[in-house]
Amino acid sequence: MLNRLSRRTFAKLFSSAALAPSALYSTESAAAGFASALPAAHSFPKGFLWGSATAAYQVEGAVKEDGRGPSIWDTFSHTPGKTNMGDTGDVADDHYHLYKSDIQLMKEMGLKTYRFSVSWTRVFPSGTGSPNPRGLDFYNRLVDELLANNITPYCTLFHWDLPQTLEDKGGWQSRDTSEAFASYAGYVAERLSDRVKHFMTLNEMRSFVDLGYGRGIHAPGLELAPAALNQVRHHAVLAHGLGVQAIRAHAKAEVKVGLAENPEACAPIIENAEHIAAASKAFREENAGYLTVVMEGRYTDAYLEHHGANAPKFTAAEMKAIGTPVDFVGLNIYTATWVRADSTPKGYAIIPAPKSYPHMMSPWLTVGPQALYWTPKFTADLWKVKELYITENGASSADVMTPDGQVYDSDRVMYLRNYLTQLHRGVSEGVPVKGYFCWSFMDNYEWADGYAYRFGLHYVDFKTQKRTPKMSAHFYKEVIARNGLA
Ligand code: PNW
Repeated sequence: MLNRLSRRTFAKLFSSAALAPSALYSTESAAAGFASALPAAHSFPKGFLWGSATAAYQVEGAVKEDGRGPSIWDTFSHTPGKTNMGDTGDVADDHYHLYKSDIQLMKEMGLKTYRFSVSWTRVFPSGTGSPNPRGLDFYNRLVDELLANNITPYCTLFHWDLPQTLEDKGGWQSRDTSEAFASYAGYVAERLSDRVKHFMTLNEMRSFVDLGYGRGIHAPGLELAPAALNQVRHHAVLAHGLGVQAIRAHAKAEVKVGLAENPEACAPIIENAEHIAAASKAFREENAGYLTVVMEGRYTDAYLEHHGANAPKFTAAEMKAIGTPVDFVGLNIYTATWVRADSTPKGYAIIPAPKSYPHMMSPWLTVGPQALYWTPKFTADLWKVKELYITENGASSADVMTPDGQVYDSDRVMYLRNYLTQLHRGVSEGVPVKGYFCWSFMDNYEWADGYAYRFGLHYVDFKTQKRTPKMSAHFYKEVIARNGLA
């Protein structure tokens, strides 16, 4: 009875206009002594880069404007039955036209940095050949506007929108695509490097290759046999390595080059020496075709043995290119893969995701905050990496706008709070994570899942293009303002 009464009293309290979320969580109220009364028990090092991320095809829209050529995502999303509700990125967030007001919202939130991707077919409409200056101009305007607002641009060169013309010539099954990527990356670096100091080559090789060429659920929708799939993986890591070299060769000023990969985030189910060693081994082996080969410049013996006759064909020169040292590693981390020690020669076993374990709206997105501790730690320890970023972390929710015009995404707030606490754990132990990019700045085109799966800190009404900061945006603004969490 008492319980019920107090719950009702609380409900009444929190529905009052005086305690609307904007008043509760704005920095003005912090200045008035409300939030600042809570110390940031988990504070981050001075200068920690708080950011947010998006990708070209997911936010830009304007797919036919200023000479942009078609990519495999235009083709795939327009093929009946391939995406949820037939959704396409034709309009998306119309960020191509709204970037200035979007940057004002970034500023409002206190973002120190913003990670965007360049659409290859805006710059080279058919992948290679003559560049289209109007395409690159958009990124000139975007970068200038970010810098004018004190937001540091982090630029990804490839976030899955492969030129359709290149796909028609074999796409990632052809080694020529790796070379074409490097030329394109060098060209963009040459033009943006006077203002952009951090470039990432490819975003999530593991996702776009496995989902697009293995399982056929992302563009270009292929289900290749094992040997062909391993060759695609090889061409992706080769593109990365050649891209790093091309960016350095063409940059007009000193830049840092890395990638944004989503390794299988192996974490020990029990944190003792035995299980931690098993998880570290699993992390290296489970990512042998992507992050590990990039960091080591060779395929692990276990990888080559496992794939046998289906292993990729490669030359020594290619392996050298793939292993070109990077300046930083970007990690996209959403979920954990739980690992236990095992008495087999392999030494580890992966625990299948339990059915009742909490997950976010995307069924693959099981909740595992410890991934944000173990993945950067294993990456730094295994390969002596000195500069790491969390280039993506976030959650999909069934967000609803309530009649008061707010989105109370408490699930996303809890998700972020728990993950950031684990990130803090690593950073405070000296794991060299220099920044964190929340995925995503706003709801956007979630690939084959379309617009129903919302990852944004800002809610987007796709009919009007109105952006509304969700409760998680207020939460994140507070994290940035106090450079930490309570
Ligand atoms: C990443 N999975 O994609 C991408 O980099 C983003 O473009 C995307 O919007 C974001 O994460 C959220 O999904 C993934 O099925 C897509 O495991 C699918 C998976 C993982 C990452």
